[in-house]
Amino acid sequence: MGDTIFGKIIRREIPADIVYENDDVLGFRDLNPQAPVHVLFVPKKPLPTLNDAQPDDAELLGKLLIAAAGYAKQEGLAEQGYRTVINCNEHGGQTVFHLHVHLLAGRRFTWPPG
Ligand code: DGP
Repeated sequence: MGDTIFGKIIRREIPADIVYENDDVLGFRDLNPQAPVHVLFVPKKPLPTLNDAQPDDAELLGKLLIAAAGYAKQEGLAEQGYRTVINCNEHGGQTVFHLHVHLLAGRRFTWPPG
């Protein structure tokens, strides 16, 4: 497991508000929420960034998105809609180098982003 704050959350070494878990994916609330619902979906296998994903990781990446969408449906957020975001490296605004999908919901988002 990579030694990031998210690795520590996956290993239950530090607390987090965990709202979703399956064999491959953990979902927990973002510490600094940007919307009424802001959940991070992380693979238990630590990939630092999307750049590190290999063809063998295709199934895992799919599972991450399916987890986010499934959670949105379960929470009644899917019909109104939501935004999913993967930040990559400096220009993408990534600050934690354990790949994660942001699920943002509960308000309207603008496009293009800032
Ligand atoms: P990103 O910028 O895409 O790397 O997003 C990292 C997110 O992680 C950011 O929105 C804040 C959140 N975050 C950072 N540290 C912690 C933490 O210790 N716990 C939780 N729950 N979220 C964190």
